[in-house]
Amino acid sequence: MYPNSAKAKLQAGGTVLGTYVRHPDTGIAEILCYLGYDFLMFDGEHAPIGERECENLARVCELTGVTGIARVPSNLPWMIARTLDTGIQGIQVPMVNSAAEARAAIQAMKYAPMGTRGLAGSRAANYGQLLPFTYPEHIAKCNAETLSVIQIETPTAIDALPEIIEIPEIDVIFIGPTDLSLCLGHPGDFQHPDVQDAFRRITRIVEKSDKALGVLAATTEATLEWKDRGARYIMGVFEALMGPAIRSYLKSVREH
Ligand code: 3PY
Ligand code: MG
Repeated sequence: MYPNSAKAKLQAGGTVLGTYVRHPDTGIAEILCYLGYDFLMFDGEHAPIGERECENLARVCELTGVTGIARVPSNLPWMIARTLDTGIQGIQVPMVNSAAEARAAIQAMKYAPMGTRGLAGSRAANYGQLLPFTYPEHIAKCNAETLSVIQIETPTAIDALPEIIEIPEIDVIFIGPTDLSLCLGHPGDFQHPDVQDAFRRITRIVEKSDKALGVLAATTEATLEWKDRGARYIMGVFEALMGPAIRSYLKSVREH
């Protein structure tokens, strides 16, 4: 496993900017890496990105030194293990609702003694072919470099957050504003007082901990606002930035 540049930046107190990637396409990922993102989050929850695609997307990230994160479809140990075996450098777990679920996610991401991840000469271990290779060194590297991102996106999860935050191996507590707003009865209305109150509750708990606050922010304004609120793992949506630029270009040229 290669050094995780986004994790190093977060550990040094910095902020990392990434984007959702919903396309299982290495060319798109390559362009996004060249544009300067710190991380790409390949979405297996809401997009057709499985382990096979993840493996090739991980290769693109390795070529450019950008951190590749995979969001697994669900908090299942075998899914997390297979995804990490591709060599991807971080796992984002959706819909974590209790400390027990958060602990299970972390256990699946880490080798013993920190967790229960199964050991093999997978791609993450360079198939055991890049010498010198030893399992203890591979285990130590993976346990240290893998970025763990736990999503908080329901009121139940917020209630459990004071306990979740005590789990040492969690790197990022990530707010999923879309699902959170849905659960609160205001889908997509991030400015609704109930949603804002939920954001504040999470932020207050995370800012007292050693975890980085993570969030989805689609626009430049939202990203700046979250940066001011202390978020340090900010995931954008590249299509949301591309859309207005292309629409404006088409309009200008057609009206010229
Ligand atoms: C949400 O907003 O619900 C998310 O999961 C963000 O990716
Ligand atoms: Mg969500």
